[in-house]
Amino acid sequence: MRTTVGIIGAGPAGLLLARLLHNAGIDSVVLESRDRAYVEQRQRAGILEQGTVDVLRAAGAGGRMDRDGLRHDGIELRFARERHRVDFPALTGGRSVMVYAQTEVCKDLIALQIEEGGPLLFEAEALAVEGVESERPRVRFRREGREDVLECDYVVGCDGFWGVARRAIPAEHSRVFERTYPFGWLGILADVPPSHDELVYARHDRGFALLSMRSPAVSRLYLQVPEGTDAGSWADEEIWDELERRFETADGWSLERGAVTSKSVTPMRSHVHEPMRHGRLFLAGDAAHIVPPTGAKGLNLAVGDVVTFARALVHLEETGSAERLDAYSETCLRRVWQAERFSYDMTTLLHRAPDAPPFEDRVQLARLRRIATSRAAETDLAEGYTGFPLD
Ligand code: RFL
Ligand code: PHB
Repeated sequence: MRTTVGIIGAGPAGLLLARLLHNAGIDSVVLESRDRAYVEQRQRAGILEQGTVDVLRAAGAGGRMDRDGLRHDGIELRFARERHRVDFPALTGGRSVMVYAQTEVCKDLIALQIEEGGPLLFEAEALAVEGVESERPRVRFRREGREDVLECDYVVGCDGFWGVARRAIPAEHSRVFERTYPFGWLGILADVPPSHDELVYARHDRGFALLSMRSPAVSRLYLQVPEGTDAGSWADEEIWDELERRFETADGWSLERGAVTSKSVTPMRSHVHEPMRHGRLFLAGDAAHIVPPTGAKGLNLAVGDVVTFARALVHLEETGSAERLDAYSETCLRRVWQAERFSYDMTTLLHRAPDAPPFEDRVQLARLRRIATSRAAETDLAEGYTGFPLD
């Protein structure tokens, strides 16, 4: 098998890249280790930045998002039983975000790819990327019990944090920057209308809590839990009780309960692999970097990477200049590090580390009060949340 761009992974990064290349008349093959149903149902992100929304629309993948997505013009910060709303358009010159689940983005892109695009092979597991320093890199993969080879001009590793692409970059050319956090998120989906019409990020002495949503009828909620917590160790009613405590306000706000339909724990980590390119192998999305979910940046970063790659390849085809492709890693990393910083700030602003000295509690509250009372501090948060521009 042979193609121009071999794409490993059919998460948001790989699927959107295939679509962007298709629209530019460049052929690709996508290899995905899991089956279609698994990829379409994996519960993850819920917030699309303005820039991501614009990219999906321009790619012809925004129809259902524009119909079913919920535009949000702000978030609420909750601390010390007080509430503070951050108004995005007022602080950023009109920017907002869209609540539209990653599962739906993937469904839309898969349907388009199958209808109009190149091959998208499910249950095709990449085993290794070879020859990345040559002009003809290859992906060895296994499908239906047989091994095969995909020969490419370029390989893009969109295979997430646990993928194989990154391993093809020799250790002496790699540098990893990493931080783990001593807590995770217990996330639930519940059949109940969200108790607030915008997301609520709550800082509490017992730990962080987040109220989000998937639709006007489905709530998505998260609780900070100790690292290594088993989701099954929390009964549904215990989860609701704890959410209620952490969201409590002085003005009597109340949380509606409903049937819990899914429950899982996500670890929290910051991770950056530099560089994001070696020879003809390019890394995009979670394959290159992870952020803790507090800033809602992961999917949006993945989108930024593949847009940068697609534009650079189109530039090469149109002008013969590899300048943009050569600058891929540097261009992406500038934006990645801004998102890493923002996600780290949001995480340390709102979570309570198990061994945090009381001094840190006071500093957290002072940081939150600063955001609530200084337009400059609030603007910084609103700009970070609604997204950093693509170069
Ligand atoms: P993905 O989505 O992990 O997709 C990688 C794909 O590669 C496949 N794969 C392979 N295929 C072939 N051969 C192999 N050897 C392979 N190895 C792996 C996998 O099966 C998979 O299909 O990476 P991608 O495309 O880079 O997308 C990244 C996003 O999924 C991720 O950053 C976000 O979900 C992070 N995230 C959030 N991001 C946001 O922008 N906004 C949010 O609100 C947000 N909330 C979240 C999140 C992530 C969470 N979890 C579970 C980590 C909330 C949570 C709880
Ligand atoms: C979600 O809805 O899953 C979500 C929203 C905001 C975040 C993280 C996750 O910061």
